[in-house]
Amino acid sequence: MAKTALVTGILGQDGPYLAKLLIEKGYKVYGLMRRYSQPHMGNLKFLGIENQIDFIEGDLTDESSLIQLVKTIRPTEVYNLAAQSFVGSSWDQAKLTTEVNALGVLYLLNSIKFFSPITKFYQASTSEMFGLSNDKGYQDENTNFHPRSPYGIAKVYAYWMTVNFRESYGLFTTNGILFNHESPLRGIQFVTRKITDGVARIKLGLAENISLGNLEAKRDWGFAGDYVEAMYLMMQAKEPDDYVVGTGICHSVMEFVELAFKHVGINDWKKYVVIDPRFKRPAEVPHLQAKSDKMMKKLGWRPKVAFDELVKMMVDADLKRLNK
Ligand code: NAP
Ligand code: G4F
Repeated sequence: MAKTALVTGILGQDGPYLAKLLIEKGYKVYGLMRRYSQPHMGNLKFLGIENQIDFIEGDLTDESSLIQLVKTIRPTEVYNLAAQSFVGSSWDQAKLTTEVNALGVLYLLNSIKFFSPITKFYQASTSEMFGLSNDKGYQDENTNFHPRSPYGIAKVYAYWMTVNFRESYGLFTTNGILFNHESPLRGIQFVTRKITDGVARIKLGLAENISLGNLEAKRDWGFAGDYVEAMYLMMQAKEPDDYVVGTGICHSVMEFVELAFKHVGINDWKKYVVIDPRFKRPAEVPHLQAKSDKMMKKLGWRPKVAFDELVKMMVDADLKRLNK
Protein backbone atom coordinates (compact mmCIF):
# COMPACT_ATOMS: atom_id res chain seq x y z
CA MET A 1 0.00 0.00 0.00
CA ALA A 2 1.31 3.46 -0.92
CA LYS A 3 2.04 5.73 2.00
CA THR A 4 -0.26 8.73 2.36
CA ALA A 5 0.74 12.17 3.57
CA LEU A 6 -1.37 15.14 4.55
CA VAL A 7 0.51 18.40 4.04
CA THR A 8 -0.95 21.57 5.54
CA GLY A 9 0.35 24.84 4.09
CA ILE A 10 0.39 23.18 0.66
CA LEU A 11 0.27 26.50 -1.25
CA GLY A 12 3.09 28.19 0.68
CA GLN A 13 6.83 27.89 0.15
CA ASP A 14 7.70 24.62 1.89
CA GLY A 15 4.46 22.76 1.09
CA PRO A 16 5.17 22.45 -2.66
CA TYR A 17 8.82 21.39 -2.17
CA LEU A 18 7.79 18.78 0.38
CA ALA A 19 4.89 17.53 -1.76
CA LYS A 20 7.25 17.13 -4.73
CA LEU A 21 9.68 15.11 -2.63
CA LEU A 22 6.92 12.87 -1.24
CA ILE A 23 5.41 12.29 -4.69
CA GLU A 24 8.85 11.26 -5.97
CA LYS A 25 9.02 8.79 -3.09
CA GLY A 26 5.69 7.25 -4.11
CA TYR A 27 3.38 8.89 -1.57
CA LYS A 28 -0.18 9.87 -2.26
CA VAL A 29 -0.26 13.50 -1.14
CA TYR A 30 -3.28 15.31 0.27
CA GLY A 31 -3.01 19.09 0.57
CA LEU A 32 -5.03 21.08 3.07
CA MET A 33 -6.02 24.45 1.73
CA ARG A 34 -8.33 27.15 2.99
CA ARG A 35 -11.40 28.13 1.03
CA TYR A 36 -10.47 30.73 -1.58
CA SER A 37 -12.56 32.50 -4.18
CA GLN A 38 -9.47 32.09 -6.37
CA PRO A 39 -6.86 29.59 -5.15
CA HIS A 40 -3.26 30.63 -5.83
CA MET A 41 -1.53 27.61 -7.33
CA GLY A 42 1.59 29.50 -8.50
CA ASN A 43 4.12 27.69 -6.31
CA LEU A 44 2.77 24.22 -7.14
CA LYS A 45 2.76 25.17 -10.84
CA PHE A 46 6.36 26.40 -10.57
CA LEU A 47 7.31 22.83 -9.57
CA GLY A 48 4.89 21.25 -12.06
CA ILE A 49 2.91 19.26 -9.48
CA GLU A 50 -0.43 21.11 -9.29
CA ASN A 51 -2.26 18.14 -10.81
CA GLN A 52 -0.67 15.56 -8.53
CA ILE A 53 -2.16 16.69 -5.21
CA ASP A 54 -5.53 15.74 -3.73
CA PHE A 55 -6.78 19.03 -2.33
CA ILE A 56 -8.96 19.13 0.76
CA GLU A 57 -10.64 22.25 2.06
CA GLY A 58 -10.18 23.05 5.72
CA ASP A 59 -8.68 25.52 8.14
CA LEU A 60 -6.33 25.03 11.06
CA THR A 61 -8.61 27.14 13.24
CA ASP A 62 -11.64 24.96 12.50
CA GLU A 63 -11.23 21.82 14.59
CA SER A 64 -14.20 20.03 13.01
CA SER A 65 -12.66 20.32 9.53
CA LEU A 66 -9.46 18.73 10.84
CA ILE A 67 -11.27 15.93 12.64
CA GLN A 68 -13.21 15.11 9.51
CA LEU A 69 -10.22 14.90 7.23
CA VAL A 70 -7.98 12.97 9.65
CA LYS A 71 -10.83 10.54 10.28
CA THR A 72 -11.46 10.08 6.55
CA ILE A 73 -7.90 9.84 5.23
CA ARG A 74 -6.10 8.36 8.26
CA PRO A 75 -2.81 9.43 6.66
CA THR A 76 0.47 7.67 7.34
CA GLU A 77 2.10 11.05 8.00
CA VAL A 78 0.88 14.58 8.69
CA TYR A 79 3.25 17.48 8.00
CA ASN A 80 1.90 20.59 9.67
CA LEU A 81 3.40 23.47 7.70
CA ALA A 82 0.40 25.82 7.84
CA ALA A 83 0.94 29.00 9.83
CA GLN A 84 0.68 32.74 9.91
CA SER A 85 4.38 32.63 9.18
CA PHE A 86 5.31 36.29 8.86
CA VAL A 87 6.93 37.46 12.11
CA GLY A 88 6.45 41.12 11.18
CA SER A 89 2.65 40.84 11.09
CA SER A 90 2.40 38.90 14.34
CA TRP A 91 2.41 41.98 16.60
CA ASP A 92 -0.60 43.51 14.84
CA GLN A 93 -2.35 40.15 14.43
CA ALA A 94 -1.34 38.45 17.66
CA LYS A 95 -4.70 36.77 18.24
CA LEU A 96 -4.92 35.33 14.73
CA THR A 97 -1.28 34.22 14.94
CA THR A 98 -2.01 32.45 18.23
CA GLU A 99 -5.16 30.82 16.93
CA VAL A 100 -3.45 29.39 13.85
CA ASN A 101 0.10 28.74 15.09
CA ALA A 102 -0.71 27.54 18.62
CA LEU A 103 -4.32 26.38 18.93
CA GLY A 104 -4.44 25.05 15.36
CA VAL A 105 -1.67 22.62 16.30
CA LEU A 106 -3.57 21.45 19.37
CA TYR A 107 -6.65 20.81 17.20
CA LEU A 108 -4.62 18.81 14.70
CA LEU A 109 -2.92 16.77 17.44
CA ASN A 110 -6.30 16.06 19.06
CA SER A 111 -7.71 14.90 15.72
CA ILE A 112 -4.81 12.44 15.40
CA LYS A 113 -5.03 11.28 19.00
CA PHE A 114 -8.74 10.50 18.79
CA PHE A 115 -9.15 9.37 15.19
CA SER A 116 -5.84 8.09 13.83
CA PRO A 117 -3.22 7.51 16.56
CA ILE A 118 -0.96 5.56 14.19
CA THR A 119 -0.44 8.71 12.12
CA LYS A 120 2.98 10.31 12.49
CA PHE A 121 3.02 14.08 13.04
CA TYR A 122 5.62 16.69 12.01
CA GLN A 123 5.43 20.19 13.51
CA ALA A 124 7.08 23.11 11.71
CA SER A 125 8.90 24.60 14.66
CA THR A 126 11.26 27.48 14.25
CA SER A 127 14.50 29.14 15.31
CA GLU A 128 12.35 32.17 16.21
CA MET A 129 11.62 30.28 19.46
CA PHE A 130 15.26 30.88 20.49
CA GLY A 131 14.90 34.59 19.80
CA LEU A 132 17.33 36.40 22.07
CA SER A 133 19.11 33.26 23.38
CA ASN A 134 22.62 33.36 22.00
CA ASP A 135 25.00 32.60 24.89
CA LYS A 136 27.20 30.29 22.84
CA GLY A 137 27.04 32.11 19.51
CA TYR A 138 24.79 29.38 18.11
CA GLN A 139 21.53 27.60 18.96
CA ASP A 140 20.98 23.86 19.30
CA GLU A 141 18.45 21.53 20.94
CA ASN A 142 19.72 22.51 24.42
CA THR A 143 19.36 26.26 23.95
CA ASN A 144 16.66 27.95 26.05
CA PHE A 145 13.73 29.57 24.31
CA HIS A 146 13.40 33.36 24.53
CA PRO A 147 10.91 34.26 21.78
CA ARG A 148 10.66 37.93 20.82
CA SER A 149 7.38 38.06 18.88
CA PRO A 150 3.82 36.79 19.17
CA TYR A 151 4.79 34.48 16.30
CA GLY A 152 7.67 32.96 18.28
CA ILE A 153 5.56 32.67 21.43
CA ALA A 154 2.76 30.82 19.63
CA LYS A 155 5.32 28.46 18.10
CA VAL A 156 6.75 27.69 21.56
CA TYR A 157 3.27 26.60 22.67
CA ALA A 158 2.97 24.37 19.59
CA TYR A 159 6.45 22.94 20.18
CA TRP A 160 5.62 21.89 23.75
CA MET A 161 2.19 20.54 22.77
CA THR A 162 3.92 18.37 20.17
CA VAL A 163 6.36 17.09 22.81
CA ASN A 164 3.52 16.59 25.29
CA PHE A 165 1.43 14.44 22.95
CA ARG A 166 4.49 12.25 22.47
CA GLU A 167 5.14 11.98 26.21
CA SER A 168 1.50 11.71 27.33
CA TYR A 169 -0.05 9.49 24.66
CA GLY A 170 2.92 7.78 22.98
CA LEU A 171 2.16 9.34 19.59
CA PHE A 172 4.90 9.68 16.95
CA THR A 173 5.24 13.47 17.04
CA THR A 174 8.36 15.35 16.02
CA ASN A 175 9.52 18.98 15.97
CA GLY A 176 11.78 20.23 13.21
CA ILE A 177 13.31 23.43 14.59
CA LEU A 178 14.16 24.93 11.25
CA PHE A 179 16.27 28.02 10.69
CA ASN A 180 15.45 30.42 7.85
CA HIS A 181 15.17 28.71 4.49
CA GLU A 182 14.45 30.46 1.25
CA SER A 183 13.84 29.83 -2.44
CA PRO A 184 12.28 31.40 -5.53
CA LEU A 185 8.94 30.38 -3.95
CA ARG A 186 9.48 32.53 -0.86
CA GLY A 187 6.70 35.04 -0.08
CA ILE A 188 7.50 38.57 -1.26
CA GLN A 189 7.27 40.09 2.26
CA PHE A 190 10.22 38.12 3.61
CA VAL A 191 13.48 40.00 3.44
CA THR A 192 15.31 37.69 1.01
CA ARG A 193 12.60 37.70 -1.69
CA LYS A 194 11.97 41.38 -1.12
CA ILE A 195 15.65 42.00 -1.85
CA THR A 196 15.96 39.67 -4.86
CA ASP A 197 12.74 40.96 -6.41
CA GLY A 198 13.85 44.55 -5.75
CA VAL A 199 17.32 43.99 -7.22
CA ALA A 200 15.82 42.38 -10.34
CA ARG A 201 13.41 45.33 -10.75
CA ILE A 202 16.22 47.87 -10.36
CA LYS A 203 18.37 45.98 -12.87
CA LEU A 204 15.50 45.97 -15.39
CA GLY A 205 14.68 49.66 -14.83
CA LEU A 206 11.32 48.87 -13.19
CA ALA A 207 12.15 50.34 -9.75
CA GLU A 208 14.52 52.93 -8.30
CA ASN A 209 15.20 51.56 -4.84
CA ILE A 210 14.36 49.04 -2.11
CA SER A 211 13.08 50.07 1.33
CA LEU A 212 14.39 47.91 4.15
CA GLY A 213 14.55 47.86 7.96
CA ASN A 214 17.38 46.48 10.10
CA LEU A 215 20.35 45.53 7.92
CA GLU A 216 22.40 44.30 10.90
CA ALA A 217 20.21 41.27 11.72
CA LYS A 218 21.95 37.95 11.10
CA ARG A 219 20.29 34.80 9.89
CA ASP A 220 21.36 31.25 9.01
CA TRP A 221 19.88 31.06 5.51
CA GLY A 222 19.54 27.78 3.62
CA PHE A 223 17.60 26.46 0.63
CA ALA A 224 14.02 25.26 1.26
CA GLY A 225 14.49 22.26 -1.06
CA ASP A 226 17.19 20.94 1.30
CA TYR A 227 15.08 21.51 4.42
CA VAL A 228 12.08 19.46 3.29
CA GLU A 229 14.47 16.49 3.06
CA ALA A 230 15.20 17.01 6.76
CA MET A 231 11.45 16.95 7.51
CA TYR A 232 11.08 13.68 5.64
CA LEU A 233 14.08 12.11 7.41
CA MET A 234 12.68 13.00 10.85
CA MET A 235 9.47 11.17 10.01
CA GLN A 236 11.39 8.04 8.93
CA ALA A 237 13.47 7.86 12.14
CA LYS A 238 12.89 4.86 14.41
CA GLU A 239 11.90 7.07 17.34
CA PRO A 240 10.29 10.49 17.30
CA ASP A 241 12.52 13.33 18.48
CA ASP A 242 13.17 17.06 18.02
CA TYR A 243 15.91 18.39 15.76
CA VAL A 244 17.58 21.70 14.94
CA VAL A 245 18.08 22.20 11.18
CA GLY A 246 20.30 24.87 9.64
CA THR A 247 23.52 25.35 7.70
CA GLY A 248 25.61 26.51 10.68
CA ILE A 249 26.71 29.64 8.82
CA CYS A 250 25.07 33.03 9.25
CA HIS A 251 25.11 36.26 7.29
CA SER A 252 23.69 39.74 7.85
CA VAL A 253 20.84 41.20 5.83
CA MET A 254 23.44 43.68 4.53
CA GLU A 255 25.61 40.85 3.19
CA PHE A 256 22.57 39.41 1.42
CA VAL A 257 21.85 42.81 -0.16
CA GLU A 258 25.45 43.29 -1.24
CA LEU A 259 25.68 39.86 -2.88
CA ALA A 260 22.33 40.17 -4.65
CA PHE A 261 23.31 43.53 -6.20
CA LYS A 262 26.78 42.24 -7.08
CA HIS A 263 25.23 39.34 -8.96
CA VAL A 264 23.58 41.77 -11.41
CA GLY A 265 26.76 43.83 -11.76
CA ILE A 266 25.87 46.64 -9.31
CA ASN A 267 28.64 47.33 -6.76
CA ASP A 268 27.43 50.63 -5.27
CA TRP A 269 24.30 49.09 -3.66
CA LYS A 270 23.98 51.86 -1.02
CA LYS A 271 22.63 54.19 -3.74
CA TYR A 272 19.60 51.92 -4.12
CA VAL A 273 18.70 51.04 -0.51
CA VAL A 274 16.48 53.26 1.64
CA ILE A 275 16.20 52.56 5.38
CA ASP A 276 12.56 52.81 6.39
CA PRO A 277 11.72 52.56 10.12
CA ARG A 278 8.36 50.98 9.23
CA PHE A 279 10.23 47.76 8.46
CA LYS A 280 11.98 47.65 11.85
CA ARG A 281 10.42 45.39 14.48
CA PRO A 282 9.28 46.24 18.02
CA ALA A 283 11.67 43.54 19.28
CA GLU A 284 14.34 42.15 16.99
CA VAL A 285 16.04 38.75 16.91
CA PRO A 286 19.64 39.79 16.22
CA HIS A 287 21.50 36.55 15.58
CA LEU A 288 20.34 33.06 14.59
CA GLN A 289 22.91 30.40 13.78
CA ALA A 290 22.16 26.69 13.92
CA LYS A 291 24.25 23.89 15.32
CA SER A 292 22.66 20.90 13.58
CA ASP A 293 25.05 18.19 14.77
CA LYS A 294 22.22 15.96 16.04
CA MET A 295 20.39 16.09 12.71
CA MET A 296 23.58 15.44 10.77
CA LYS A 297 24.91 12.62 12.96
CA LYS A 298 21.66 10.79 13.74
CA LEU A 299 19.81 11.24 10.45
CA GLY A 300 22.62 11.97 7.99
CA TRP A 301 21.15 15.24 6.72
CA ARG A 302 23.38 17.77 4.94
CA PRO A 303 22.48 21.11 3.31
CA LYS A 304 23.53 21.10 -0.37
CA VAL A 305 22.97 24.68 -1.54
CA ALA A 306 25.44 27.29 -0.24
CA PHE A 307 24.50 30.88 0.64
CA ASP A 308 25.93 32.51 -2.49
CA GLU A 309 24.24 29.91 -4.73
CA LEU A 310 20.94 30.58 -2.97
CA VAL A 311 21.18 34.34 -3.50
CA LYS A 312 22.01 33.89 -7.18
CA MET A 313 19.24 31.32 -7.68
CA MET A 314 16.67 33.73 -6.23
CA VAL A 315 17.88 36.78 -8.17
CA ASP A 316 17.95 34.78 -11.42
CA ALA A 317 14.43 33.46 -10.81
CA ASP A 318 13.12 36.98 -10.21
CA LEU A 319 14.84 38.31 -13.33
CA LYS A 320 13.26 35.48 -15.33
CA ARG A 321 9.83 36.07 -13.82
CA LEU A 322 9.93 39.82 -14.48
CA ASN A 323 11.31 39.39 -18.00
CA LYS A 324 8.30 37.25 -18.82
P1 NAP B 1 4.34 30.13 4.07
O1 NAP B 1 4.93 30.22 2.71
O2 NAP B 1 3.85 31.38 4.71
O3 NAP B 1 3.16 29.07 4.03
C1 NAP B 1 2.27 28.92 5.09
C2 NAP B 1 0.99 28.28 4.59
O4 NAP B 1 0.07 28.15 5.69
C3 NAP B 1 0.27 29.09 3.52
O5 NAP B 1 0.01 28.26 2.42
C4 NAP B 1 -1.02 29.51 4.20
O6 NAP B 1 -2.15 29.54 3.36
C5 NAP B 1 -1.23 28.41 5.21
N1 NAP B 1 -2.15 28.83 6.28
C6 NAP B 1 -2.10 29.98 6.99
N2 NAP B 1 -3.12 30.02 7.86
C7 NAP B 1 -3.83 28.88 7.70
C8 NAP B 1 -4.99 28.36 8.31
N3 NAP B 1 -5.64 29.01 9.27
N4 NAP B 1 -5.44 27.15 7.91
C9 NAP B 1 -4.81 26.47 6.92
N5 NAP B 1 -3.69 26.93 6.29
C10 NAP B 1 -3.22 28.13 6.68
O7 NAP B 1 5.39 29.46 5.09
P2 NAP B 1 6.65 28.54 4.77
O8 NAP B 1 7.85 29.40 4.62
O9 NAP B 1 6.30 27.55 3.74
O10 NAP B 1 6.83 27.80 6.18
C11 NAP B 1 6.17 26.59 6.46
C12 NAP B 1 6.08 26.40 7.95
O11 NAP B 1 7.39 26.36 8.51
C13 NAP B 1 5.35 27.51 8.71
O12 NAP B 1 4.66 26.91 9.78
C14 NAP B 1 6.46 28.39 9.24
O13 NAP B 1 6.03 29.07 10.41
C15 NAP B 1 7.52 27.35 9.53
N6 NAP B 1 8.91 27.78 9.43
C16 NAP B 1 9.35 28.39 8.30
C17 NAP B 1 10.69 28.73 8.19
C18 NAP B 1 11.22 29.40 6.94
O14 NAP B 1 12.32 29.94 7.00
N7 NAP B 1 10.51 29.33 5.83
C19 NAP B 1 11.57 28.45 9.25
C20 NAP B 1 11.08 27.81 10.38
C21 NAP B 1 9.75 27.46 10.45
P3 NAP B 1 -2.33 30.68 2.25
O15 NAP B 1 -1.58 30.15 1.09
O16 NAP B 1 -3.78 30.72 2.09
O17 NAP B 1 -1.77 31.95 2.81
O1 G4F C 1 12.77 37.52 6.21
P1 G4F C 1 12.23 37.81 7.56
O2 G4F C 1 10.92 38.48 7.62
O3 G4F C 1 12.27 36.45 8.36
P2 G4F C 1 12.26 36.10 9.92
O4 G4F C 1 11.65 37.17 10.73
O5 G4F C 1 13.64 35.68 10.28
O6 G4F C 1 11.28 34.84 9.95
C1 G4F C 1 11.40 33.78 9.01
O7 G4F C 1 12.26 32.80 9.53
C2 G4F C 1 11.80 32.17 10.74
C3 G4F C 1 12.87 31.17 11.15
O8 G4F C 1 13.88 31.82 11.85
C4 G4F C 1 10.47 31.50 10.46
F1 G4F C 1 10.03 30.86 11.57
C5 G4F C 1 9.46 32.53 10.00
O9 G4F C 1 8.23 31.87 9.68
C6 G4F C 1 10.00 33.23 8.76
O10 G4F C 1 10.05 32.28 7.72
O11 G4F C 1 13.27 38.76 8.35
C7 G4F C 1 14.63 38.41 8.51
C8 G4F C 1 15.39 39.57 9.12
C9 G4F C 1 14.73 40.16 10.37
O12 G4F C 1 15.71 40.39 11.33
C10 G4F C 1 14.16 41.49 9.91
O13 G4F C 1 14.08 42.49 10.92
O14 G4F C 1 15.43 40.63 8.17
C11 G4F C 1 15.18 41.87 8.84
N1 G4F C 1 14.68 42.84 7.87
C12 G4F C 1 15.30 44.01 7.54
N2 G4F C 1 14.56 44.69 6.66
C13 G4F C 1 13.53 42.77 7.19
C14 G4F C 1 13.46 43.94 6.42
N3 G4F C 1 12.57 41.81 7.14
C15 G4F C 1 11.52 42.01 6.30
N4 G4F C 1 10.59 41.05 6.21
N5 G4F C 1 11.40 43.15 5.55
C16 G4F C 1 12.34 44.14 5.57
O15 G4F C 1 12.21 45.16 4.90
